[in-house]
Amino acid sequence: MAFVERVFSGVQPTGNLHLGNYLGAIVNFVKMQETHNCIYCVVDMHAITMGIDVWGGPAELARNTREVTAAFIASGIDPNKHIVFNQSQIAGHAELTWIFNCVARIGWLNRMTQFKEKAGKDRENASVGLYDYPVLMAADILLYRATHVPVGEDQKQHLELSRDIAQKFNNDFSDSIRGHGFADGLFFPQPEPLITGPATRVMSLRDGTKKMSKSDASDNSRINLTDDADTIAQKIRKAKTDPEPLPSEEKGLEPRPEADNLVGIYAALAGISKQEVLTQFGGGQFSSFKNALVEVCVAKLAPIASEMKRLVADPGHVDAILADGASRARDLADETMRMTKDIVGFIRSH
Ligand code: AQP
Repeated sequence: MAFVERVFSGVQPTGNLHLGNYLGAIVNFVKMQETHNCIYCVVDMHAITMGIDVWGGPAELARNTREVTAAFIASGIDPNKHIVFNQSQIAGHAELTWIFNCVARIGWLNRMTQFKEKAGKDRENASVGLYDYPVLMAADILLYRATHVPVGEDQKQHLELSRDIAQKFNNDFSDSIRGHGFADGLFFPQPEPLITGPATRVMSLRDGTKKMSKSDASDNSRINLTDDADTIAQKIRKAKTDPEPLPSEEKGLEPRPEADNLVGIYAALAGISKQEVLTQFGGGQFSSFKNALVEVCVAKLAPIASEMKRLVADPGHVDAILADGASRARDLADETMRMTKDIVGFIRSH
């Protein structure tokens, strides 16, 4: 069966939204609006999978949820043409997760590198939710039977798990799926990851081998979407580099993670390829390249930061956007849940 093409993706409201989230994910969310029906979710249920000291407690969660919503809209997502909402408003995310928990295998989850990284050495003390995170993510996507998922490279393994869950569900219930009118036995699509652009993995400004991340203790490791022009300039000027001038060919970036990262960031912000950046700046010193990078970064991020500020100053307006999005998302989610329950054999009142 040909599935209706639909885009779904999410961002966790865990604070410190950064340039990696923007270039790896949000920029592509904006682009996909031109060609697809899109659903963009502030995944607040994912946010609480770490300890409460990490996500900051109820007031912080609500504040961060509105801030991510504001970032979506300030970056160019249209909540009227597409759907923007927060995950916890739709019960189907949790309901479908339970069904998928019974489809996914423990061996599959044991291979997830993000759990290993986030749980660290104290695995016994990690929440069950953190372990189950990828199953909830599969439910997020498949609740809308979404076919395309724009994400950063770090989410690739989770997307593969979503595909495995969709396939196993379709196999386990193939007769029932056929019996409910899906002649080819396919109820859930296998969602395709869209990992595109020159900055699918933006690295820390302090260490080119580490992902730029919200939870890095050093604020200088990342550019936050709310940073002002002076802070952006300071962080870029302090960014780790090496003593060599920039190469003229992309091949020359391979053994130089910090240079590669800054060139990738410039390329993504300016909408050109890394090679085009090197054609312009190759052979030159980092100091002048960094000045140009500050310029392009501030030009792109300053209007987003000021629009975010304006939006979060009116929480009632942001909440109304989320409520409207949730009501439209709920219609789609309820339909999937009704069909899923029938396929599984759960009796429901009509
Ligand atoms: N450094 C990155 N480069 C490119 N894309 C990135 N993404 C995250 N970091 C980078 C993408 O942003 C989207 C939303 O991410 P998330 O909020 O769900 O959580 P995350 O991946 O856990 O983000 P962080 O910043 O890395 O948080 P912590 O510090 O908690 O690990 C996703 O599409 C992600 O790929």
